[in-house]
Amino acid sequence: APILVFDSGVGGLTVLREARVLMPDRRFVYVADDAGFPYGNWEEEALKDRLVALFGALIDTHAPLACVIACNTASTLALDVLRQNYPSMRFVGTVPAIKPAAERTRSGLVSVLATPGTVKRQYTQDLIRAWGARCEVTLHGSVALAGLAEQYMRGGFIDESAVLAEIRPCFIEKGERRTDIIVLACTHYPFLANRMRKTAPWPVDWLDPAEAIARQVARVVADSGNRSMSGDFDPAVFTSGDPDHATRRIVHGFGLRTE
Ligand code: DGN
Repeated sequence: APILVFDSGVGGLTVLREARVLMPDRRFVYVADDAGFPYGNWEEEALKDRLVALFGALIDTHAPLACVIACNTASTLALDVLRQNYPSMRFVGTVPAIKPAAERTRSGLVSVLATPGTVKRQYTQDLIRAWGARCEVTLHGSVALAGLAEQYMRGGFIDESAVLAEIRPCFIEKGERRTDIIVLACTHYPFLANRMRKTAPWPVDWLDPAEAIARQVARVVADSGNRSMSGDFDPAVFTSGDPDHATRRIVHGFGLRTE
């Protein structure tokens, strides 16, 4: 049985690439809800219903060992309801890495960069309440950044000033203190990490939780057999959108060339 990795688009590939490194003898299925992209602007109840229905079909079709919701916007909304609806399935979610940021910051100023959906979730507020006592957390919801990452993965040109405009609100100065950690709380963003570093007003740590999530997935499936003998399978890819597009993007996502 495969491990199913899910996102609204290409963002979950940042998690899949770490998971493949860690578990070369596992089979992966990647599912992109391209027709629903971007999740950041969805009305909450409608998105919940869509995710419950989608996972019903995905679990029936693929009978996965575990489902990785490699999307903060979906995880912070629907992890609980998915677990309630499919109690025998193991779900691994992706939620803003506020705890490690709070533990690591030296200036005490941490920013969380995410979609507008993730920023307004109760789940995110609860994480800040739990860990924010050690630091001041600034939340910034970017409308455009996940779309820019999609564009970049399709080989499009990304204007650096557009990236700077999206990250600028994360850089806070208070007297001598400056933001020193920015949490990448949308799985699309690590694809733009080089652009972000280049345009950043000052150097910060960009916290990408992909590797930690992959380790969590490995722990969750550790007791399940069914490893492949040959190893290093190419993941199967499914999309709710245009299949040609998705395939091209996935190939880009693994750093391979299409032409
Ligand atoms: N990749 C998703 C996330 O981590 O929140 C969301 C991207 C989107 O749908 N806007």
